[in-house]
Amino acid sequence: MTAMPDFPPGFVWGVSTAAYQIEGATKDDGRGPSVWDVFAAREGTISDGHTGDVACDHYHRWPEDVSLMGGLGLTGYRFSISWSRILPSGSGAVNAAGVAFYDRLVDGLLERGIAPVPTLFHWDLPQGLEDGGGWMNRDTAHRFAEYTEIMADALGDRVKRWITLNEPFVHMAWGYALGSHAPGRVLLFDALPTAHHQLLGHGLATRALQSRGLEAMISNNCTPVSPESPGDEAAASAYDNLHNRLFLDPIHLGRYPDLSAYGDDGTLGGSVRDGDLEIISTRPDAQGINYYNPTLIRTPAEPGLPFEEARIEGVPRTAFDWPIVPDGLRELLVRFKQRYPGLPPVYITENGCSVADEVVDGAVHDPDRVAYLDAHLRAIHAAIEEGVDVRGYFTWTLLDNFEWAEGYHQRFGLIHVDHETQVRTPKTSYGWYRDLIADQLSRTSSGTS
Ligand code: GBH
Repeated sequence: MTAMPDFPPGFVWGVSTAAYQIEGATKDDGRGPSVWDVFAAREGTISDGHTGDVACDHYHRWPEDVSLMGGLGLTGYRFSISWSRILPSGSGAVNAAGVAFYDRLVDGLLERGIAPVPTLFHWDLPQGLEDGGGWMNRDTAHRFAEYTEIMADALGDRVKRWITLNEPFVHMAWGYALGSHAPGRVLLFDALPTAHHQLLGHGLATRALQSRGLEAMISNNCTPVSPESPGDEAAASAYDNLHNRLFLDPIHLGRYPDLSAYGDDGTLGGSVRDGDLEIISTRPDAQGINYYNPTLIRTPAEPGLPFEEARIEGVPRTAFDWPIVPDGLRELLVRFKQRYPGLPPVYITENGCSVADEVVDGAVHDPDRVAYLDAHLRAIHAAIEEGVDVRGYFTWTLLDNFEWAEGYHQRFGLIHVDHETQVRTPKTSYGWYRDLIADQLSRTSSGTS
C-alpha cells in the first residue's frame, strides 16, 4: 500500500460508540428503562435472545476503555448519552448519578487529550416517553430539548461539540415503520411523523446548544443512490428522497422533498406546523455523515413500494454481507456539496465494517477491516481534494458490541471483546489505526481542535 496522503491540519481522528451497545449496567444507579431494554426482553426480537443488559460492561470498565483509546492516540471520541440514565422516565427530576457517569468519562477523555463528542440520542428513548407515543408524539421533541439543556449545562464547560440525533432515518424505518428495532412498531408509512418530530427535536436542541455557545450537528446515515438502469431513475429518486433528502433537505434547504410517491402531501402525515421548518433549518455548525455502502434501486415488479433494492454485484462484501464500495463515500460527499450550497463542515461520524476475525495464538487478525478503513480514508481524502470540507473521521467502532437485532454476532470493533469474560484484545486494525494517527499527527500540525 502506498502511504496515506496527509489530511488537513486539525483533522479529528476518532472512534464512535453508542450507549446501549456498550454500557450494560441497565439497572445501575437509578437508570430507567429505555425502549431497547423492553424490546430486547421480548421474545423473538434479537438474534439468539441476546440483550444489552451487560453489553461490554463499559459502565464499569470505562477507565480501561479510555486507556485503550489513549493508546490509539485519538483526538476525538464520539459516544452517546443514555437519556434514561439522566431522566429515568424521560422528563422530570434529574438523576445525578447518571450525569456523574458522563462527567467522569469526559474528564477521563480530556486528561488524555481526547475531545469528547457526545450524541444525545442513539435510539434508546426512555420507555416512559414511548408509553406516551414516543416520536409519534410531538411532545417528545420538547422533552428532547429539555434533556439537551440539562446535558449542555452539566458538560458544556468542557464539551464544545455535540451531536443531536443518530440516524433518524434508521430509527423511523426500523423502529417505527418495520419494527425490526425498538420500539418495534409496524406503522409503515404512517411512521412519517416520527421523521418530523425527530427533526423538530434536532432543531430545538440545536438552538439550545448554540444559545450556550456550543456547536451542534446531526449524524445522518447517508447512501449514494443509483438507478440499476436508466429506466429506474424515478424509483431511485423516490428512494433518495426517503433515505437522504427527508432528513437533509429540511435542515439545509428549509423544505421537505417530494414525498408524493409515498402518498404524502408534504405535511408528513399532518405533523408539520407553521414555523417548524424555520426551527429545523437553524444552521448547524457541522454535518455528521455515517457511511457504510451505496444503494442500487430499480422499479419494483409488483405494485406497493415505489422502489425495490437491487443487489450490487462484482464488489467484495463484509461479514454482514454489505457491499464494499469506498468510492461511494467520495461520490456522496461531492454530491452533497453540490446539492447543499450552504453545507457546513462535514465529519464522518461512522464508517466501518463487520469482520469475522481470525484468532491466532491469542492475537486477533482483521486484515479485511484494515483494507476497508484504508480505502474509505483515501476516498475521503479524494473528496477533500475535490473541495469538500471534511474535518474529521470517527470509525465505527471501538469495541465488538451489541449489534442491535444481530445481538453479539456481528463484530465491528478495533478491539475484540470476549463476551463471556469481557477481556479486551486489540486487533491488527487497532495497531494499524494507532500508527496511522501517529504518522498523520507527526506530519501535519493536526491535533485536538
Ligand atoms: C449504524 O447504523 C448505527 O448507527 C450503529 O449503531 C450500528 O452499530 C452500525 O451502524 C453498524 O450496523 O442492505 O447491504 O445495503 C447503520 C445503518 C443500515 C447501514 C443498513 C447499512 C444496509 C446495508 N445501516 N445498511 S445493505
